[in-house]
Amino acid sequence: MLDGFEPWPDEFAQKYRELGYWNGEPLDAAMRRYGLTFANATAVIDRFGEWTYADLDHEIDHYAAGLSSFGIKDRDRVIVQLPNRVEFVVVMFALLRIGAIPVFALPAHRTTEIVHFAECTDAVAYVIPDVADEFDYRDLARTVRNQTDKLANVLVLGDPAEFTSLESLRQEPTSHAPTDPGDVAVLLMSGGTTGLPKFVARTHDDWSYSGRATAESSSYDTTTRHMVCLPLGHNWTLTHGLMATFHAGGTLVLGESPDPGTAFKLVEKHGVTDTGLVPGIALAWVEMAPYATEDLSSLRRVVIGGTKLAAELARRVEPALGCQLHQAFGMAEGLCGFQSGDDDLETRINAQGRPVSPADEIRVVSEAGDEVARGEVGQLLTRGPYTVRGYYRGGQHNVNSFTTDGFYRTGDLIRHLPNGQVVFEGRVKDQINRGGEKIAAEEVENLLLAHPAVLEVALVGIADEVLGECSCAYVVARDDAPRQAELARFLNEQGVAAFKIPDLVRVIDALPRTAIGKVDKKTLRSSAPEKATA
Ligand code: J2J
Repeated sequence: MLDGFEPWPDEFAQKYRELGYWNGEPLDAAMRRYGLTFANATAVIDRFGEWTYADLDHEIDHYAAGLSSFGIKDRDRVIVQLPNRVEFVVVMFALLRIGAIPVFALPAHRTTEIVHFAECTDAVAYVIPDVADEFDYRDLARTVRNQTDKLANVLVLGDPAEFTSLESLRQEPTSHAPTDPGDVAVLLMSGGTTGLPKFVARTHDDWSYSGRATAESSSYDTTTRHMVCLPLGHNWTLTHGLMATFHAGGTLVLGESPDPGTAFKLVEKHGVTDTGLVPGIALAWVEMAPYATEDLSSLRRVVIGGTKLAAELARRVEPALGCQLHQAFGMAEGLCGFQSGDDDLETRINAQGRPVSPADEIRVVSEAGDEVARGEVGQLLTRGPYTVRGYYRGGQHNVNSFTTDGFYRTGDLIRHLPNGQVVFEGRVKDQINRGGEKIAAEEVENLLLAHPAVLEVALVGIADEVLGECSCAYVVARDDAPRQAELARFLNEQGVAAFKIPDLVRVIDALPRTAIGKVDKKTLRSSAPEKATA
């Protein structure tokens, strides 16, 4: 078992196995089975080509052999920061096949995040494209390697410069020791609420179940053509997109941009039936659909989640796109919920989904920790066959984030309706949900505090029409007030994902405090500037 992983207590593990939620099949073995069962069906389509399940499994074997002879070993952590291309899928499963553990980074992550990923996971290698979206990831690798001695190897898809070419590793398949289904398969980044993001270690057994349960709740089958146009490195895209589609023998269409101009063409070209969108992108689709020249009639469902979908926008989805709207919610820590064709329109407009497993345990509690009446608002606590029992190397943080009986404190305020649907009502965690990308306020505050002009700072989320929420930094200046552009430049120089740069900066004389002296973010949020367009 990977050191730093918090296992389920034996009695739970046994129950989940007995009930078949954990099927004892490692993810790479599942891929091998798909390669045989769905051999000639198209598994993946990207900008450069199409691969059948047999092709894909074959490629995975070649890269597994190559990565192994290159020196990547069982339990080694490898940061994967690839765009939505077939190589993402191949590298992920090749690592799993040799027992190594992919750590998924988003294309937007920069030096600060990657160095943290490397330090926190002791990663031995870093897989990047040469250039993607006009950004040179080899430059990023150079800066990162100046700041950490962890990433001994950099593997590059495309022109490797001084690093190692990923493609050059491909070699004749060899056999590998079977992976343990109960052990950690992948490390996912948590949205986080603290200064440094935490990692979520998901086992083959639990994560694979989450994909299978999603496929079943979404009624996926061999005719499903699911397009992932948001970054693949998220739990949502990996479970609902990649794993659920493969489980059903469908086709995964990889898009490199969710913009309607690009995505609509893929829908038409590949007969896409399903996709997942965040509300801000869904708005762009709904606005553009009336002018689209592409045929979108293959779409059966558009699933919207990651952040709250406003009912007014939800109502426009079906008429504009001519397919069903389903909402979804979830978290890298585990619990996720989807809707089905059996849910009536009002439910699909006003609720966010039903947990995918009958074994998902939901508790909704008041601030004092008492369970509230069904349908009332409270904090969501959850436990189940694919919800972790602690963060990877979580230490003290686990004591705050999990109850003594193993429930994860999500920090989300919800209502659990009598029909099983969950409605998101807000948050108690100090996190900003910027169009689905999560920002831990404390992380950005710490970065800003390093600026010489910043004496104190508080980052809060404020309403935004497109993103749902964007970020506003309230700054108390030392002397001269720093300008927004200066703070943005400062964060850019430190190398942080662009989505973490405050959308607005407001300089104030002092931060409001609560009676016990904590920064009063409630007051800051309520006095927030009107429009976040700066
Ligand atoms: C409001 N808030 C939501 C929703 C997630 C499926 C779907 C999403 C994620 C995800 C995921 C929300 N309305 N519909 O992993 O498998 C907020 C909650 C939650 C946090 C988790 C999946 N859907 N959220 O978004 O790990 O606050 O996962 O706790 O990125 O997103 O974020 P993340």
